Amino acid sequence: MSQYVPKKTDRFTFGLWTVGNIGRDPFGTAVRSSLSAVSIVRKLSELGAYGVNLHDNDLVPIDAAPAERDSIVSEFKKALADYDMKVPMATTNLFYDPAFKEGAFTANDPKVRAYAVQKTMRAMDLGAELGAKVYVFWGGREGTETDACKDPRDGIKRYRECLNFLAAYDEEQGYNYRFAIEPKPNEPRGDIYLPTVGAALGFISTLDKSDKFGVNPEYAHDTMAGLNFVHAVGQALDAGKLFHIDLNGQKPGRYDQDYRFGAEDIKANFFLVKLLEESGYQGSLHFDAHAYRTEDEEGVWDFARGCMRTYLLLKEKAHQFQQDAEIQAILQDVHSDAEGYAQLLAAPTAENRSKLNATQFNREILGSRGYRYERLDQLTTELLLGMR
Ligand code: GLT
Ligand code: MN
Ligand code: MN
Repeated sequence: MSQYVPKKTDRFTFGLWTVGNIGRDPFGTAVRSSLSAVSIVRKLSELGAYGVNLHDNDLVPIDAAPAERDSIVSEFKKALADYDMKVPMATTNLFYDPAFKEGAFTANDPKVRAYAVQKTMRAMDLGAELGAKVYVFWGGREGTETDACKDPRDGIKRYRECLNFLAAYDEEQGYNYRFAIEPKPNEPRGDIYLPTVGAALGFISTLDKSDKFGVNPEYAHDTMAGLNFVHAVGQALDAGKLFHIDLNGQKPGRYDQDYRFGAEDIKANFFLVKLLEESGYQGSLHFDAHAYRTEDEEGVWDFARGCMRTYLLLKEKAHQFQQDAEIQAILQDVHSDAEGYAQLLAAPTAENRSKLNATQFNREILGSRGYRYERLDQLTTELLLGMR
């Protein structure tokens, strides 16, 4: 049905590194050949994506001479214009090169940290040239295998210094990026600093220009640790800090699988889409995922189509959930504030404090109530299974 065909206004984006993934893993080599950045832009545009995001080295090789860099970038810009594609987000590859094996912004060697900051300044220049407005920091190498090597307070302090440095550079250049920190608990490092959305939010409040910083949560990163991603995104939204989001599929307790969006735990994905849609989130809907290693190029495009179509299907289901009278009746009942306590708690005035102090509660009545959540969850399941 045409309502599930992606349009530019849906704000779907993919990384060059996602559809461009050639299927290497720690146990096996590439299984498909790499696609050029220009062909990725063309195909994603045909499929209805809004844009494509990149690391500096997804586009420009780390050892490219300036002239080579310029010709690659101008060819890429032409493709963006030809196929009406945007680059809403850019980032730096601070994890692939052996120089970063001990960390980038948190490395013990100050020269490595300085190189990481310089590489990021240049990648910010590139992103700005391509029109990016969001700049992501995923600290994949910012961690340890053994804490004998550094005091975690030093790791965090260095991270802060580097981000403060880069925020000053942003201001000087007039780029006006929104910086988004992407938390992850582990992989590729044994343990990564800023493992959760909450940790990142706490850290942001210690930065010089904290208003410029938000988060880029990824479904797989919380889910692999057994955490509830919907709650993490809710907290980021509440803080006004959801600057970007990485959508994908993941089983708990595994390595970072980065499956197609919706490939796992359709109910969790439904609650996520419902939350994003109801919150009025206006940022990119970015798929940070890749096709199964079994796939050839056709499978890669099946994967990309699948991510977008599942999002749109779940968006429609979220709409149905809001329209479902039986579901809404249960919700209305459990939220009802007939006696005005919600209002009372929202205003901590002297009058309300003494009113509350004087109130007699009947614990037995409160404790004997049934909430009908079994029914609510079954109705949700049936809705998702197409039975409502
Ligand atoms: C890498 C990682 C992702 C990050 C990307 C941005 S790179 O694929 O697994 O989670 O979002 O650096
Ligand atoms: Mn991931
Ligand atoms: Mn990611």
